[in-house]
Amino acid sequence: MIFNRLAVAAALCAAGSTAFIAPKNAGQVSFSHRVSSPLSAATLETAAVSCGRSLSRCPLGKCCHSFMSHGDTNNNDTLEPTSTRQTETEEVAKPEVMRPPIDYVWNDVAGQLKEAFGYSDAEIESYSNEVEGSKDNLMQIYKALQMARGFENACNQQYMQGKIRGFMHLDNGQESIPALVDYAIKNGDKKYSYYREHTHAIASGVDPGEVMAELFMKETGSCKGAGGSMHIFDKSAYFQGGWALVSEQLPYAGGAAKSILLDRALGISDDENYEKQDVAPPADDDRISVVFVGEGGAQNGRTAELLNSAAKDNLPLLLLVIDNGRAINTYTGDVATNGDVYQQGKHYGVPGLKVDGHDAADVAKGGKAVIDYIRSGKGPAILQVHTYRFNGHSPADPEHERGRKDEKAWARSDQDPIKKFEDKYTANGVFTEDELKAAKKEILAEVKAAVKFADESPMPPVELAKELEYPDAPDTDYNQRPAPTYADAVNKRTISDEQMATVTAHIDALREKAKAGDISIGDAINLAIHEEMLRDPATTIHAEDLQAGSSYDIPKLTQQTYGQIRAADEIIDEGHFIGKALGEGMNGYRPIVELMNTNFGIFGMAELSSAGNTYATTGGQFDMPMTIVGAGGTAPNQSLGAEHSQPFHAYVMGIPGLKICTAASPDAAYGITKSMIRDNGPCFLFAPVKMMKEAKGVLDLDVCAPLNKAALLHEASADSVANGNAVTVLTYLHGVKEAQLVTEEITDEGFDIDLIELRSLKPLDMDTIRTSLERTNKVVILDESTQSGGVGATVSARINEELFDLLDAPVKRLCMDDAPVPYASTMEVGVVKRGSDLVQAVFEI
Ligand SMILES: Cc1ncc(C[n+]2csc(CCOP(=O)(O)OP(=O)(O)O)c2C)c(N)n1
Repeated sequence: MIFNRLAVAAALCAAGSTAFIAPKNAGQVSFSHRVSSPLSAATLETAAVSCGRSLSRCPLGKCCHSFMSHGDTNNNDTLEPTSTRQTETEEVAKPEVMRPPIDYVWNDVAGQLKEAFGYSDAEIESYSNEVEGSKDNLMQIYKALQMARGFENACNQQYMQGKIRGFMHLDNGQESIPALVDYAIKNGDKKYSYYREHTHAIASGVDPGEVMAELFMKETGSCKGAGGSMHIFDKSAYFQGGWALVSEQLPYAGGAAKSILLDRALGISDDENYEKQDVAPPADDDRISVVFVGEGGAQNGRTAELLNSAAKDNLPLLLLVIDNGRAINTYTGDVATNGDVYQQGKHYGVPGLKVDGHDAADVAKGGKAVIDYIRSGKGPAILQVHTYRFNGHSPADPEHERGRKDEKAWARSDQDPIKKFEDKYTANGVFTEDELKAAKKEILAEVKAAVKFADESPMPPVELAKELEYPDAPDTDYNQRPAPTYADAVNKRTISDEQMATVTAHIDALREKAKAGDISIGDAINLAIHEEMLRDPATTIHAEDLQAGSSYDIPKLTQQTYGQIRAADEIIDEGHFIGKALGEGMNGYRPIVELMNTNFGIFGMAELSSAGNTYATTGGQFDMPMTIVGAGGTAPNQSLGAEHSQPFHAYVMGIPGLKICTAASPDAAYGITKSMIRDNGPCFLFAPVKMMKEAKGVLDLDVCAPLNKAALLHEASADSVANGNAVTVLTYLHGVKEAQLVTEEITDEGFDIDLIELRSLKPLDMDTIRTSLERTNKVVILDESTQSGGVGATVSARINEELFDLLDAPVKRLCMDDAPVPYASTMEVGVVKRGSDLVQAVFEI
């Protein structure tokens, strides 16, 4: 007896069996399908009949759905109840495809809209009528489908001709998604896509010529040729990527969604230059943030974090899951148990809808209903679109996807959303074939024009790369930056008199301490943050344990003053909240991220590196104001253990676009924090973990410090220079204290040092180093990082490359061993260099 999979599923469903497991070879192309079941073939057939409906037509029946989830995403070629595996086998028919279609009809979608989203029958009907009853809307969908297909086909041709290079991911077969975007997503909505985003960009209103020119690496491209296929951005269309690390875009979209709430709460909005102005968003502001993710990418933990954050803050956010069942060569079901991502929101109270990408009209109807749910302020939602991708992952990737050839061939003939649309709407007489042909012709002419535009455009000049390094030049004087004109007005309407009185008293007390020379590094940063948050209400702050002031009082009193919307307590994943800060930074806000200990930023490496890349990758369209601040470096004799003593400042040195400073005194910390908050790029301030509360000093109040200058803390005497007994000492973080503690010991012996604090690790202040070396001709680096890949290694290399003629001796590095910092103080001295090592080195050199 022959069964098909659906009948088997229905049978098992009717028999109440839902416990299936994915066999080891799930997903492999095996045309010898077996079923192991305690049920006889006859029972199965009977059960299928008694279930009364084909699985693909089952609207929301739980057991059917649970099977669909397994059968679909795990691609179980063998269906085995756990308990009876390998007890009884029967040959079943070869399925036509490995990944079965879902073949939803509108009723399947309507049922979900009713159950999960609370829509009434009448409302659901109106969503249907809006599409089915409007020739214009249907034509809009059709043209969007054709544009997506035509554009990607042109890309493929141009790639084969060598005009497009690198990684390029095509979207053929998944055109229902750009059609939905074209139909239901508005210009002001924030759009965050991934590397397979050409069609999403165009459907969002990005000019196809500019997208094609970007792929052709031309200056007229959407990002001036700096981004490429995987990095399409367009400020005017609010198309905000184009991100190439799978799933990284998820928290960014969360931050963008939060920026919509911030606009509303503060009563500010974008002017025609996308700068914030003192004009509240309109009363009917219904913007949302949309994040596109593959079903493979959706398995990343960022999804859970985003759902949590979106639910907690009731963010206007759509998680749009493009479920083609494949992640490069891998069947997602082979690696993931929850292929039905649309159900993942249940834990957070976030509803989800699954639609069949084969039917573009149904995707548009169902998708619009979900989008309107979010627009109405009810909160975030998930839309999962079941699709087939007609091409391989990327032409640059090997085409050894298991079973893909067969699946692609089948899907092209059986699951093509364009064919389905044409068949359906010519058969029911809505369109004539000629009407559709004319529309297609019009679109293909647009695509042709896009290729011509790209082809004829110039390449970007070589200098552009350097120009795009930082949005603000390294020598920017931040004291000259005007404050937003709306600051007082916004403060007045968002901070109560009582809150203002409290924070003013707090600020006054800190300023008194500062004048008395009694302020700590932590308090100095806290003071700078309050002054800047009052000066510019677009400044926000994110931290763990924020309400309590985190570990060193850096965010103290921020939430109590500016509210949760601007001062957010965060879950314990630095990647999540650095990512949200990035999304805010792209949308006119100036986020500060406080890291209790900068080592925890290790969790945010992806987000940090993308923050560094953004300005350049977007061709200078998007500034990325973001200040990351925290305690770091070593803490000799404090036994913090290895993981709290890592040189994270060295880990991030290679991130382009990131300005990195250190501050070993309250004054430096204060002035640098103020400047970083005003800078339009990402900046990272490291303060010495052991000195956060201990170091006290006077502040140069109201003054912003440069972000590209080292500080000469002690100058070697003229005598020592004349006698050749002067040495330049370069150090930072706790090394500053170590050096200061031994300076007298060094001078007592007739030697002296130019003690230079490297306050800017990147860019490095080579001028100050040069001036000192012109006097001393010798240099020791007391380094707070490891021998391999450390800051000292970079500084030493640059001195050798640029100032070699000034050296009388090789550069001497005193760096941490390439070993984890041990807990026991007896061992720690062997790994972390201190003042005594410096004394020795000065004498030796
Ligand atoms: C962090 C990261 N890891 C791995 C990759 C390589 N990679 C690119 S796409 C991809 C599969 C993603 O599949 P899915 O999310 O389902 O999206 P699809 O490509 O099918 O649209 C992988 C592993 C990457 N770009 N980023």
